Amino acid sequence: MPSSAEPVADFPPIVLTFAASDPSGGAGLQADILTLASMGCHPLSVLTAVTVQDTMGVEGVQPLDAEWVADQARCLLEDMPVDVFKIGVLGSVENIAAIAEILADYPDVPLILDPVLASGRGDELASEEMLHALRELLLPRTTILTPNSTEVRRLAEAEDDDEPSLAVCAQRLIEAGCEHVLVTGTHEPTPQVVNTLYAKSGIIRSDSWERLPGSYHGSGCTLASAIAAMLANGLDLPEAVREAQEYTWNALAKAYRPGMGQFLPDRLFWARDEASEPPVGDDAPPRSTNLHRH
Ligand code: PXL
Repeated sequence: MPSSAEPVADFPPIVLTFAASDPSGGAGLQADILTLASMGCHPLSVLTAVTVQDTMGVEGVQPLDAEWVADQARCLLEDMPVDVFKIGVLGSVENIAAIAEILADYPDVPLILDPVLASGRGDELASEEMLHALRELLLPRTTILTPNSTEVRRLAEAEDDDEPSLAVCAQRLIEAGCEHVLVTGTHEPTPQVVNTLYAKSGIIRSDSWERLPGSYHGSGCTLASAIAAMLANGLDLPEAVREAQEYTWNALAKAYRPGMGQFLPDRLFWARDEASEPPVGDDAPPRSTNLHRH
């Protein structure tokens, strides 16, 4: 019999997310926790900032002291084996530096970096100084960066006069040190949403999805967390990216609108689907029984 102080050998893969709280449950830390748990992982959550917001907009952001951010992470990392790191809203330049220092001690753990610069409704969530620190300190440590097309242009310092393609922007970021870039195409004027995964060698995969009609809060957090979960579950990166898109598309297709603003993704859509099996005893991550991939 193991003593109660010994960890039980059999436990889900562990993903540690550094993120800001979104009390609406739509985005941020809460979105990450819901997604990671829904996809069979144990989520560890390190709070970087507190926000005041509802489904209509962000009213305030209060970064946490960087020492508190570092202490939360160090405490967890000394106790539990982390399979994958995920980063969302960082809160301050000091937090970025503190997190980069911690990540340097775990060089073999993959990092998903969702470069949240603004909320879907345009509320700024990162300053120019933070953008600079993110490029310098976090990009070189990133396994996969998940910008939307607006974010990739800003990160690649695409000026109005040179207007580089999304592919060129992605390659600039790969040259700046990250291994892969998944550019999401929701903001592009295409009939379908096209998401493209780039590596140093060029395009690894490109997936097109039926464009959904709503305005969704937390879709990027859901996608990045789903990639983290799929990597933690042992999938290779291109397959993790595909599965995560499928999961996110379904969560958005089943989104609900509990307030007066944006729709919130239903990360537990599969549990509410009458046709789906309960996840208990099933090693595979949950999937919809009725996929709508195009
Ligand atoms: O969806 C990006 C995002 C991430 N994290 C937090 C947010 C938002 C958007 O509003 O508030 C905390």
